[in-house]
Amino acid sequence: MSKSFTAEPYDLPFDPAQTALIIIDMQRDFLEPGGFGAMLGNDVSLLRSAIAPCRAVLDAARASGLFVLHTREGHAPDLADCPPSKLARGRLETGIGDMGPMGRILIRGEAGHDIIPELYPSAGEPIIDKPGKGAFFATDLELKLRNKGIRTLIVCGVTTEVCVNTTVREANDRGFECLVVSDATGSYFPEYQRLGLELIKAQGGIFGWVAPSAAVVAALAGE
Ligand code: TIU
Repeated sequence: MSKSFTAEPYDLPFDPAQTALIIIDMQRDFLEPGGFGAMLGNDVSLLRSAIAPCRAVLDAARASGLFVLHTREGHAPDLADCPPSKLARGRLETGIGDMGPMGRILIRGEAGHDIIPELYPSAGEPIIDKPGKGAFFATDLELKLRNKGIRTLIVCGVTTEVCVNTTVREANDRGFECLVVSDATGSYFPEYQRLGLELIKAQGGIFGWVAPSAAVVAALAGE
């Protein structure tokens, strides 16, 4: 029996055995006060609406036996994997590698770099540590997906116009079909949230598909 997601710009057929859920950067550094998102001058509370829909999709994916992966943006403690251009960007008073209330900002092993407790990975779910915005750049994500025979990606996380969009574009060019879960993504800017989703599904799904979490959960449950 073939399944499909009710989505825009049109329904997306999928095979659960070839479908993975990837949750992008739901880290304390982006979602809690005192982290990288806040240091960039953003109101982090705007992202928190994505948590419950992410959780619903995560629960449904786990119940359906989907391959689940999580990503974190961050750098090694010696910053050897952080381009000087990224370190300098924004002329921040407190930036990447500096000490903040949740430890050194965007540094692996620090409290702020880790995934929020509400969406913490289960044993066996890979965590992709990425130095860039896209989850494919300088990681083994593509290898892990190909080894499992994955063709379709359900994409949740933050932020819609930055790491979610970059990852979806990288995935699309590699031949993966991406379904972005609208309410399980978030932006510090409401206008970019709307446009970030429009950019995915415009021109007949130029980068992928968009659907709300309720539609994704229903399709996974076979409704
Ligand atoms: N600043 C911003 O909107 N996002 C990032 O820097 N990283 C992610 O999107 N994860």
